[in-house]
Amino acid sequence: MTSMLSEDLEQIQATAAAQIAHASAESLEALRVSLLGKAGTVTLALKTLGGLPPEARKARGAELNTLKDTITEALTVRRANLDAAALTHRLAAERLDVSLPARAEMAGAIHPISRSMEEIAAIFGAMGFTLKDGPDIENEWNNFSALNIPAHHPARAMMDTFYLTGGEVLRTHTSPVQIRTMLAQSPPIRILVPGRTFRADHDATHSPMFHQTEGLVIGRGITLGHLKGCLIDFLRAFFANPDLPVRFRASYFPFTEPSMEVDIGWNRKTGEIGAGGDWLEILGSGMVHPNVLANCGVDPREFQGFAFGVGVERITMLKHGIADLRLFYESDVRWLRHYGFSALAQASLHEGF
Ligand code: 2NM
Repeated sequence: MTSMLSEDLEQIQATAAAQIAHASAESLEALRVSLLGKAGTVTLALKTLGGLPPEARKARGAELNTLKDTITEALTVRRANLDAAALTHRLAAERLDVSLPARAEMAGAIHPISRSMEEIAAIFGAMGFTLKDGPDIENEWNNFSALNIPAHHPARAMMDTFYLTGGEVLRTHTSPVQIRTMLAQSPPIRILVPGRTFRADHDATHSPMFHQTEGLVIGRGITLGHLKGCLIDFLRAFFANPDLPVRFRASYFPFTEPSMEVDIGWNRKTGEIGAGGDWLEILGSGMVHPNVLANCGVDPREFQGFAFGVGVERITMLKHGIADLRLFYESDVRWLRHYGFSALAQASLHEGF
């Protein structure tokens, strides 16, 4: 391409080639303007064409076009090389070592409600329970009828339950997941069900959305003794006190018979858990009612089982001295930094809670 140029153009091209080859990313555009811009060397040379006789004009015009193309190509190549070098440099300079440990000051925190549910899962997991979940929106049969809760029961009233326009409800407990599980699989069943639950209730000690963890064990020859052993072990592990006093007190739920409230020992005056002569109600439990088993296709003459339910907010407040339920839902990062847990230290039973 270059061999056909006249001497003056050869000179322009040689100079341009040298300048382009050494141009920096910043100076390359100015160089392009000085060569090919309105007042550029090549442009000015093209403007002299009009003064030439036709034959000379044609030859000179072809040469100038060749020169222009050559310079344009050289500029393009230099720009590409500079871009590639810049990218290589950035890739090296900004390299991330993904194996580095996270920086603690940038870590978020696990919400105390989540932490409690993880601890509960770890404790029951060690006893062989499997985690289950289900939808927040349920049908009335799963949430009430299957659980032996009669049509006129106050739990079904509008002031207790959120009804949706299609007749569904926001589940008032996680028990519908136990119903679904019994319908879907046959015994033995040993499941733990943590999740969100909803009641049309809002004051200093009640939130319309709260958390429960329920459990269900179904098998041959399951007794109240299994229930007691399980729940005593759970409470002593959760409150990190191997001598925690635990009391079972007769109660009533439609879905269990017999039913028992479970209390732990505490000191009403000091708030200390595990000491003092007072009792604090912590969870509900019982042997699954034969009607509930039958509703779910489980033969109550062949299988028995126990179930329990614990309110996560309440035991979390007790364990960590959190005074106000509403703080759980305010998403105040200062509060979360104080009460939250490290995401890098998983709840693990062997370390103790
Ligand atoms: C509680 C207390 C007692 C319970 C019963 C069932 C089911 F599905 F088996 F019938 N699930 N959960 C139960 C029993 C829940 O919460 C305070």
